[in-house]
Amino acid sequence: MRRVRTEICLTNRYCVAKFTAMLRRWFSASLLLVATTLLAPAQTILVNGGFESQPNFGAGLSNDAGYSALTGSQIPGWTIEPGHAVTVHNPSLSYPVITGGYSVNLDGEGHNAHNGNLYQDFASTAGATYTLAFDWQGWYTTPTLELKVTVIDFDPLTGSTLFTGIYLHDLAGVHHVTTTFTGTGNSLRLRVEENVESGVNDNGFIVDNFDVTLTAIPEPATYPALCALSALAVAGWRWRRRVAP
Ligand SMILES: [Ca+2]
Ligand SMILES: [Ca+2]
Repeated sequence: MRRVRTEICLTNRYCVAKFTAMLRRWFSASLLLVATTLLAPAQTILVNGGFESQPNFGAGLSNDAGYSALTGSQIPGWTIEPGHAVTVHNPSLSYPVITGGYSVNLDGEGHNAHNGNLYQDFASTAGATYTLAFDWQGWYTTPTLELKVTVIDFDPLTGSTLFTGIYLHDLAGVHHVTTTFTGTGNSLRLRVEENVESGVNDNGFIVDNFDVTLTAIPEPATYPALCALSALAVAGWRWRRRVAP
């Protein structure tokens, strides 16, 4: 009896139209799901990329009301390289700040004859595209200085430098840099440094607003679901053609 009903339905225009509409809705829903995944808002990766979290301001190697020379892990999210210091400004004494309440001055006050090299490590997904953005500006006239920003994979077998940006000092105001790189599946390091170090209190570069974002990619489980729905839609289209008068 059930088979008879099915056969009747297969030859019934109303049933065919209804089933086709259902397939169309499923297919549209699957496409919407994938599109939503692909176009999801960018995901911020870095911690404290704008240096706005400064619980140790005033507790550095040297300080006044407008700056603090911090070391080690005193800037949340970041690691200041051993033997180096990083100068953090606030705007209270008119030391330059690019955005918000704090920015970094890469001179590190010339502590230990070094400048303010610092880095942050983050996980990456193999094959995913990442966008790196940041702002910098020159302060004092130090024309031989360069700012160097890199993204490095330290894997001993497959590691490489994924991005290198070198910016010659100028006094032309704030520069906004945006670039992309591809994830490797390994931990990556964003490193910010003077190139080459002056080793003195040069007040050369102010940096701020470091941001790494991931352009979301579809979850692997989405692909089989999409393929299944696509196959179903094609089968429905063929079936409709077969039973059409
Ligand atoms: Ca800031
Ligand atoms: Ca300084």
